[in-house]
Amino acid sequence: MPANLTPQYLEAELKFKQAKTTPEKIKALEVMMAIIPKHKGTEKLRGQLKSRMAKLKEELQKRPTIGRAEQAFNIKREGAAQVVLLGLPNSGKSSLLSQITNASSEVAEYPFTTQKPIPGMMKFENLQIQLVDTPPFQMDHIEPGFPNLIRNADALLLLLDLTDDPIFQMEILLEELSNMRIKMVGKGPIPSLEVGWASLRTLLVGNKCDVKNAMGAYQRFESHFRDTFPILPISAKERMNFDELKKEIYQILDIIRVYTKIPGKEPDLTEPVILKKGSTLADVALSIHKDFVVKLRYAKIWGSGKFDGQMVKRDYLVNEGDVIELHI
Ligand SMILES: Nc1nc2c(ncn2[C@@H]2O[C@H](COP(=O)(O)OP(=O)(O)OP(=O)(O)O)[C@@H](O)[C@H]2O)c(=O)[nH]1
Ligand SMILES: [Mg+2]
Repeated sequence: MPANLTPQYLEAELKFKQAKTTPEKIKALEVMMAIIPKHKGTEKLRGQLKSRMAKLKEELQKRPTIGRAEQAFNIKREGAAQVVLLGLPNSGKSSLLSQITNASSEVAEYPFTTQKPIPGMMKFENLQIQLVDTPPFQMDHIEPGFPNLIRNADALLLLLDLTDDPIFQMEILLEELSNMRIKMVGKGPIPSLEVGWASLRTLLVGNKCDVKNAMGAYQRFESHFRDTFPILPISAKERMNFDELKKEIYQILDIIRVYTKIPGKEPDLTEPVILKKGSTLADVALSIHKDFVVKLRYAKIWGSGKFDGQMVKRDYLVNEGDVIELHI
């Protein structure tokens, strides 16, 4: 008997295939199990899904326990996204964290002040973005857990000290990250990489622009890297250019915000739904509840490029700022 799988099921199956982590796979599989047509023709397939789910849950249980040193580098993601600050000793990472977030991290004139990562929340418009201060890069030693912290981030912010040859610092950072098989991607599309490599959107920030002659160094640095990376100068100490910095951080995250509303009511613009750029209406529904994506029939949209209240289907690509009324 034919399985007659629906387009919705095939879409969910694609999500499952694209899922990278075990929790992501479990979530996608849950959706597949919820929407698979339940008749004789899918009996075998349903059995397979069940046993796959059991295996995934087992895998989750069996995760190796990690050591204490590594545990310190396991920073729980909070807010809309996690951005990891990286830089050589004394570049001003802890100063930036302390000045731009609600957290504080010890700042000192001597190098290697920071020993463990410290998270803090930065407010940007109606979002909270998590920044993570880290220990400085050392040529000869990498703490266990550090590469994973970087790989798991949503984006990187590289801090370069403008009073101390930023181009040279950048070369060191590029090499260190490449040793960890991490490719920093500034502008342009994310390239496809060899197995084992991770790519991360990266913003370059020249710090200490308040110091005399620092802007001269910034000009040289900028002309060197501007074709490949977004770059801006700041002063962490004097809080210079922070508005621009927040905007740039938001830009490199490749996320959009949409708002949902209930029929007949105004949308709550303080509670955005955060999605990857290129998300569809079905992704909006899924981010609210897995039952929603199953039952979704259409939505009405207010916002970019649409006349108010236009009806759209589940494959509609949503845009930054769209207000969406889901109909199930
Ligand atoms: N003039 C100036 N000094 C700064 C600025 N940002 C940081 N500093 C100084 O640079 C020194 C190092 O700052 P930290 O914030 O501790 O640097 P860090 O990158 O966290 O250093 P490590 O933890 O050792 O890697 C301190 O003396 C800061 O006061 C800035 O924007 N302007
Ligand atoms: Mg520090």
